[in-house]
Amino acid sequence: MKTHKKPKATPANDPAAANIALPPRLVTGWFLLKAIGVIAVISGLGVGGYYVDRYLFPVRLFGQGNAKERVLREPKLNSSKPPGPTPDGMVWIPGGVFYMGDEDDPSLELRLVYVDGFWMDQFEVTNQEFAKFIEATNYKTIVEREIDPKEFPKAPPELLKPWSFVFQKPPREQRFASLAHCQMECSQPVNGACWNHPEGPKSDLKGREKHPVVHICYADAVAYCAWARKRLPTEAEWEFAARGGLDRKAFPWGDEFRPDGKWMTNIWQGLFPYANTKEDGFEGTAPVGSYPVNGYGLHDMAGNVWEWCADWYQPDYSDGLLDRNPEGPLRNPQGPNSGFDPLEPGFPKRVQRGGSFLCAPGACERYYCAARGKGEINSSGIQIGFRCVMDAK
Ligand SMILES: [Ca+2]
Ligand SMILES: [Ca+2]
Repeated sequence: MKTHKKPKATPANDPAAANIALPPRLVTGWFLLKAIGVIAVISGLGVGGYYVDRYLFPVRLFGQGNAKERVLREPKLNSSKPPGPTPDGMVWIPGGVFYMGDEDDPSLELRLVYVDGFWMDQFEVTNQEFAKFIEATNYKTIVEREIDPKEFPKAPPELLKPWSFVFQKPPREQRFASLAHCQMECSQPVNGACWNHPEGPKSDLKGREKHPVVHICYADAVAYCAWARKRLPTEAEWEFAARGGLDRKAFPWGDEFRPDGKWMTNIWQGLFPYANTKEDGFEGTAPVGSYPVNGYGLHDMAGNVWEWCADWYQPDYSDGLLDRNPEGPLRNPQGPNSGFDPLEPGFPKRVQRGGSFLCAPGACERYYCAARGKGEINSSGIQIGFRCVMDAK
């Protein structure tokens, strides 16, 4: 039977069997070829890894960066040690790199941002505190001022007298095109409504000294801050502070809206805008600090009253994403240079944050850390206040 056997090596078919040495030039060439191949593979892996890290998964892969880049390309809080004695009524916000925005909301595209540490008021500014400012300065808030008819020649006479917006529950039969906007639609101009007459001329602040001041326009907040030797927070500072040291959580206290069934914030319960069941204890504003603090010791960063920020409002939130900014996160962003709201182009607005006692689940759900609000700079309402920050000296 025929078998297939490997032919025995002979000097004729195997140089090794014949112990024949290759010429030295051929040995060197073969070695160089292998060395170049190895170097090419290693370089390819390195360059490929660098581009994957930098452009495809810019914030999740850290292996290719140096130590400095790693620090800048992931959330990292600064040291929590305050730089000096704590000013009265304020808490230290350490600053650092954090994720601003909300990965589930395309209009709030997630981005890494860095803010320096700063002091922040523990509470929204109260009626009692604002009264001291008025007493010391005789300041007249924007909504208390007469309106120049030359500026608004077509305005009805009652809107030339001082007024501000006051929310009024509509009759049950009234229907709204959009629940998201019905907080605004239900807010009516009321002559004489202002910080010390929140519902109109016949109302006062008795028993509401520790409630947040409302009917505050942007310039009023800025004037108070200047008097108190403080300033308004930037939008990035406000969101950093609201998060209380947590990373990408929905609320200042975490992801669960009511941990152990507990109300953590003053918002609206019941069928909005017709009925408020006050399950959280309050239909209107609540005294500041009625709900638990967040991780930085701040109260009411969600709900109670909206809070003015320093930044102009523009709807585009996507500038400064890390993949367009390979040097690292935005540092201390100050917002755009001017305000523009495509829904009301002639009315420049500034950012407001945190939502208010009028925010209701399923309607105006803007009591999330990342949620944005906006306000025309010369108008206000019964749900709009502020708090201040101070730079570290
Ligand atoms: Ca409430
Ligand atoms: Ca608030």
